[in-house]
Formats: sequence, C-alpha cells, structure tokens
Amino acid sequence: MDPKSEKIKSEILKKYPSVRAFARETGIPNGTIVSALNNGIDGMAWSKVNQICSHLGLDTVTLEPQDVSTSNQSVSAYAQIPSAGLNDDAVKDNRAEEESDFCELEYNASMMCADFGHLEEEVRRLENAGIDSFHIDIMDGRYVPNFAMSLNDMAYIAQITDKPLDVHLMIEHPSTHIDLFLKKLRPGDTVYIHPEAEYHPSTTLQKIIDYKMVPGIAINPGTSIETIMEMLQIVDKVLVMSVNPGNAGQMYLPYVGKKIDKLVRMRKEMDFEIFWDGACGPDKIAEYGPKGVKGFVLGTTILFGKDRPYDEIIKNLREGELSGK
Ligand code: S6P
Ligand code: MG
Repeated sequence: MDPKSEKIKSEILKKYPSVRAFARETGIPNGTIVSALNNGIDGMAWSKVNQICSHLGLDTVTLEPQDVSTSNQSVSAYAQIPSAGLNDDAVKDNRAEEESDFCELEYNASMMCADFGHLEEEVRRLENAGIDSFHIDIMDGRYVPNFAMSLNDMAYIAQITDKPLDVHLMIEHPSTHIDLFLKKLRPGDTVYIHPEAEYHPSTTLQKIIDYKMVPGIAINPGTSIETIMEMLQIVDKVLVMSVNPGNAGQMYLPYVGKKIDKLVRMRKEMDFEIFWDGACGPDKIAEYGPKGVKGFVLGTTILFGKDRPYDEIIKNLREGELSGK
C-alpha cells in the first residue's frame, strides 16, 4: 500500500474505535472508507480522498495543475506522478499483504467460563495468549434463566486490561440500566443488546453510539433476519447465537448455520461484522472463518477447562491447526 494510504489507515485505526465510528462522525460514506483501508486511495475520487484527509488533519493531496480537470478525477493520476515513488507492482504486492492482515479472525474469551477464584491471573494468561477481547455475559435471571457476570465483574476486568471488552447484555429492557454499564466501559468497547428484550432497540443502540462504544445486536437461534433488517443498518456487529442464551457448554443448534450463511451474504452491502457465540469448536472456525464470520466467542468447547494452556490453544487456532480440541 502506498505511504499516503498507509498513513490514512493508521490514523483512522488509531483515533477511532471502528471504521463505522469514523464514518458516523465525518458523514463520509462507510463504503468509501472501507475501500480506502482495503484497497488504498489509488483509483478513488479526488474529492473523497481530500475529504478523508481533512477530517484526519492530514495534508490533502494535490495534483499538478495541468492534471486537474474535474473534481472527480481519481488519485491514480497522482500515483503516476514520479514523485509518488511506487510502481504498480509494488502497490499490488503490498496491498495483497494488507488485505490478508485485515481479514484476520478475532477470538473473544467468554469470561463466564473463567476461574473466578483467580480472575486476574486468568485475564493475564489470556492476554499473553493473544486473545483479542474479553466477552462478558451479563444476565438478569429474567431475560435468561441464569445469572452469569455482573456489573462489578465487568468493571473489574475493564480496569485491569487494555484489551477491548465485548459486553453481551442478556437483560430485559437494557435501556433501564444501560448507563450503569456504559459509564464503566471505555470508548471502543462493544455492547450487544438483544433487540427483542427492548421496546425501542434503536434508541438504545443510539445511546451506545453516543457513548462512543461499538453498537451490536445479539440474535437468538429463533430470531429471523427479517426482524432485524433496519437494525442491521445501525449496528457494527451482529453476535449470532448458535445456542439458546443463558448457559455455557450447550450443544450447537444446526439450523443456525443457514442464517449465518444468509448474513454472510448481506454483510458487505449492509456493512456489519458477524461474530459467533455458543458451542464454538475448531470445526466451526474452520468452516465459517473463511466464509466471512469475523470473530468467535471461545468458551468451554475449545478454550476453558482444557488440559492445554491458553497460549497453545490460541496459537494453534492462529496457525490454522483447527482439527483438535
Ligand atoms: C451463552 C453466552 C455465551 C457462552 C459461551 C460459552 O448465553 O452468551 O457467551 O458463555 O458461548 O461457550 P461454550 O463453548 O461453552 O458454549
Ligand atoms: Mg455471550
């Protein structure tokens, strides 16, 4: 990727919790930004590149005066100016590398499965193993027939780690209590609500956005895509439950697979990322990672209560050794 594109990418990733957050704040279409991150600015309309640069406080790029004919002129003209210093092959090779980095899978540790007698050590071991985020299951005994983690457990983990948290609220009417949670989180943490637990889920999602968190919805095995179409336009992440919510260690419900396949086909156009929650084993990662599921919540099926250390398990997953448990 050329240096200008590289700079744009690093500034966005440094300053904003998600691409969607940058899009929301600037009013630049999300697709334009995603394209700049994945493919670089070469070929993008001139005006769009300068719009992105000016929001990031970067120098805007200028064409040689004789090259400027319309505001839609693409930046490839810039790439051809000798001082840009990159030939086409170099741009192509670097871009291929960037794209594969960008598609790396995320692994989220389901902390309700951790050893609460040694919570801090568990967090450190998982950090050292290279986990991407800590998945926090909050339950109220009403929306689901169980109690898992609480506000204070979440706040404690938020205090002792710099890694992102993804907070899965399995509570009735989350709007009633959501400020308590949002106040103890950090910008860039993810908060998932179950839309059917809320009278006005889009209002609650807006609140998550206003706190500069990443908005997500969690959908149960029995929730149809048709019921969440509008919310797909608001959220950055969809957490697809492949077990009924409430407990770890359940069996995978095979009918969820078709729904994930449908969501995978919709994700680019509607611009959201898909995360898998429930009974996630190596076989599911091997099948659904390449299809386009971005991340996986790891619980008792693959990560916790095993006779292998976390770092070995995560390393095997990253290296694509997905056959053993
Ligand atoms: C379930 C919860 C999940 C589980 C996780 C456990 O209500 O939302 O996050 O903790 O799925 O994983 P496993 O592998 O034990 O099913
Ligand atoms: Mg969960």
